[in-house]
Amino acid sequence: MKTIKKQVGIIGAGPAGLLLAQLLHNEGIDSVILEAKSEDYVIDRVRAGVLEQGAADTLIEAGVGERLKKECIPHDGIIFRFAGKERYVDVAGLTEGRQVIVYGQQSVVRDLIDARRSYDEVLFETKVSHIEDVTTDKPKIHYEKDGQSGIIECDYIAGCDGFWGVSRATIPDEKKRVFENVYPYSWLGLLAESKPANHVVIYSLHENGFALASMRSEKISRHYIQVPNDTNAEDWSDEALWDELELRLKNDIDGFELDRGPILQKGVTPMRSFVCETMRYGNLFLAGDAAHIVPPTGAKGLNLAVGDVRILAAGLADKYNGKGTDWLDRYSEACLDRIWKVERFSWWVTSMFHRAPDDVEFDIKMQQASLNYLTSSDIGGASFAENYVGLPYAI
Ligand code: RFL
Ligand code: PHB
Repeated sequence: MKTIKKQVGIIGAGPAGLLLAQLLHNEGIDSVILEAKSEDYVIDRVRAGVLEQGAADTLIEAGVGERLKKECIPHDGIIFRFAGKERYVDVAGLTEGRQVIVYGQQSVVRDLIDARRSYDEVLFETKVSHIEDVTTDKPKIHYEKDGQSGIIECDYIAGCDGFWGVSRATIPDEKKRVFENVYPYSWLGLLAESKPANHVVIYSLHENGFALASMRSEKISRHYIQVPNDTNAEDWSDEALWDELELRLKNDIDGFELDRGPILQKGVTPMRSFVCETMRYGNLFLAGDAAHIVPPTGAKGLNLAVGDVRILAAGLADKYNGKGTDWLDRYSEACLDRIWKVERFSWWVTSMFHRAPDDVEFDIKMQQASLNYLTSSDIGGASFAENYVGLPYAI
């Protein structure tokens, strides 16, 4: 059986695993990423679009921001529509000039893979079956590639394998606690070759449910509508989807029309809030969606992954540079402090914009009043804006 020795073994080539590998490489630490899917699959997966300024700065400082700097679309604010009103939240004005950046997760992942290419450090189509000995100083990752089994022997394992991965399951039940909320609705998203609805993102609260208009470039739109949990994307014809998006986004605002170009991709995303406490077990560290999930309203999932791997990379760098294990020992606590604040924000924004099946008229009035307050008070608006652009990192 083939055995590879590395300082750090990383499971998963999503944003968490790929950025961690880049940060470790910059510190002279040797790692390998094992990814179950093919390179094309990982790059083609359409997901996040909005980066916090701190996440974009992290990518630039890590040396993978050249294309981002050229192609990203900075947003100073966001539009909220509700109860026949359109309100612009001046996010930059409320946060001393901070912004969010539209740059697709597909582009982030491609830039990070390109940076790893010459080092042969990402093994695609390599599925991890299990992990062992994580409470010893010689943890092992068992994998299968091309029908052959192999082992990675390393000092540390980073479990960056998303919500459905094997890493979190390695932590015995009595050593962890999980907290979860599954929402009674999902998002149906489309990617289309069409002009964006506006120069910034629009969130709309409509009696039929939430709608969101976003973008990937000046020619590519990314839009979503709230749908029931058991929805099949193929049951929505393109025309019906455009009609419903336009109805909900228009929200009684005069003269609003969507540019209806060819739809390139459609998909349904369930909505979940989830946190695993602890994020460390022995020499196994969980990062990104492997440890926590937020509903996509608020655009935080990838951004949270960046916060985790910043701490993990700094902790591993300290350890290998003889500066002790203080950050590694505090990893779980330091990550969870920020994660719970972001969980609260994502749950709050989700609750303000979605229609739950058991909502009564009073609930809708409360949603409208919440939006009216935060879009008419600088103090209310500042709380949204501070979270939207991204809370400070621990390190
Ligand atoms: P990922 O991206 O899921 O990557 C995990 C990787 O691990 C691999 N894997 C394995 N590999 C080897 N062996 C095994 N046994 C394995 N098991 C799993 C998987 O194949 C995969 O490649 O997790 P990571 O790196 O933690 O990144 C998390 C982000 O992808 C996620 O949080 C965001 O996409 C969430 N998200 C958004 N986040 C934002 O910050 N801003 C946004 O605007 C935003 N919008 C979104 C979103 C997520 C969405 N969906 C579809 C869930 C919009 C949507 C619709
Ligand atoms: C996106 O552009 O995909 C997007 C924008 C805002 C969100 C979630 C996703 O809250």
